[in-house]
Amino acid sequence: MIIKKFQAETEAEAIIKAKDEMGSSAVVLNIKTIKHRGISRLFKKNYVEVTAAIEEPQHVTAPIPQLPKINVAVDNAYKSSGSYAMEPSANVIEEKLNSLQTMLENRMKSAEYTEKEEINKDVQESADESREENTNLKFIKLIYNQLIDNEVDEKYVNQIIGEIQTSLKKESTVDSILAAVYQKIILKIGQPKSIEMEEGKRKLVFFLGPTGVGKTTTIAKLASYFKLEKKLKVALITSDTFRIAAVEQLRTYAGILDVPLQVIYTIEEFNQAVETYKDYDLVLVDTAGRSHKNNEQCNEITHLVNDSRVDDNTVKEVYLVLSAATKYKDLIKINEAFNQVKNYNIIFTKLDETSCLGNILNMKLNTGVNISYVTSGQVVPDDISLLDPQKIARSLLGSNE
Ligand SMILES: Nc1nc2c(ncn2[C@@H]2O[C@H](COP(=O)(O)OP(=O)(O)OP(=O)(O)O)[C@@H](O)[C@H]2O)c(=O)[nH]1
Ligand SMILES: [Mg+2]
Repeated sequence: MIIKKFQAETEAEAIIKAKDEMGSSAVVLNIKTIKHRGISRLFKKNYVEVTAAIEEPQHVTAPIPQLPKINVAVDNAYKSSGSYAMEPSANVIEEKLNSLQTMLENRMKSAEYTEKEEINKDVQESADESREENTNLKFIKLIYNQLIDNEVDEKYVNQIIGEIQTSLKKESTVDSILAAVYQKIILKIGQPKSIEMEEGKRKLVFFLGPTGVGKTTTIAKLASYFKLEKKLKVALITSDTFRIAAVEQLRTYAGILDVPLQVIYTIEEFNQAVETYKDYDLVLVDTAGRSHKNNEQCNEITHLVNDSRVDDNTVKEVYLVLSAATKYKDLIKINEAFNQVKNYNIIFTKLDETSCLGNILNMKLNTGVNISYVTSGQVVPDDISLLDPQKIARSLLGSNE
């Protein structure tokens, strides 16, 4: 991991500097306001220091040396800051990390914490090697259990713990261990992918996935955001003619938002619908929920996504919608069922229905696919935001903010 600090007058300028130098995959680890001390504080302005990180070059695709686009957040929490969608609005990360550390330390001290908890083999071997590092090992053990409790797959927990153990020095403290794990998780989750408009291009965005995960509701949330907040011309298409109620559900949202909706039965009708929407900026496509066990149904959707026609001014984008509450084993199978679809991203829904967010990290590491939005409730349009890697990392480490 390469970590660098960038200073500027404002948070936004410091982030631009970081992304300019380290590439768009750089992840913000910390944001701090630096106040001058002593007499110099009378003459000098305070400034902001952003700590950013990227994985070592062999682990990442080459950073794209370009300025990040300013991206108005979908997440209400970030709107007021005028900051980037994927970065927290204020200098809260350090504070949160401190409270997380206190919580973990308290738990370590608590009587409930017993030595008989299972620990991974690597950790046990290291424990035997060095008794003096007992406190650190207990702390690592605690983090290990915490991640397992949050249903991070054991393989990835071992990977994370293994990676930080090789980089830890003898004199490491619990706070440096926690910071290392926290940073690792953020880097592994990666930068979220949002729907962004490109100059002179129209976007055709497909949503697919299992039944009942929240595809239609997510489309309604995004349609509302892009129409009302971003002032884009939005149109809807649905190929979900499987259930009458499904069309009616989307028609209701289309009516409220005053956006056109076309219902299509064949790929030819789909191509025509896309053609009639040629003056629109963003076309959102709903599809019928498909069981990953039904190959024929999944192939039908794959065919629509891959083989539908678009002109040179239209960019296709695909989102596989998954519920965060689905078992990891099933998520892998669902992903496999749709893996003939080109260049898709993942949206996780129903974060409010589970207290274990390990699947987000698991799926990122299992597929390498970008995670984009997350939804955490039924309310249209509010309950959606861009994935916040810091928030997920804190949650995986036991924070319940
Ligand atoms: N708790 C919770 N419920 C959600 C969320 N997103 C959607 N829902 C609910 O999940 C149910 C199914 O949502 P839909 O949007 O119809 O799901 P779908 O994937 O389009 O379903 P099909 O078209 O039948 O495959 C509805 O009751 C939604 O209100 C979420 O983030 N959290
Ligand atoms: Mg639906």
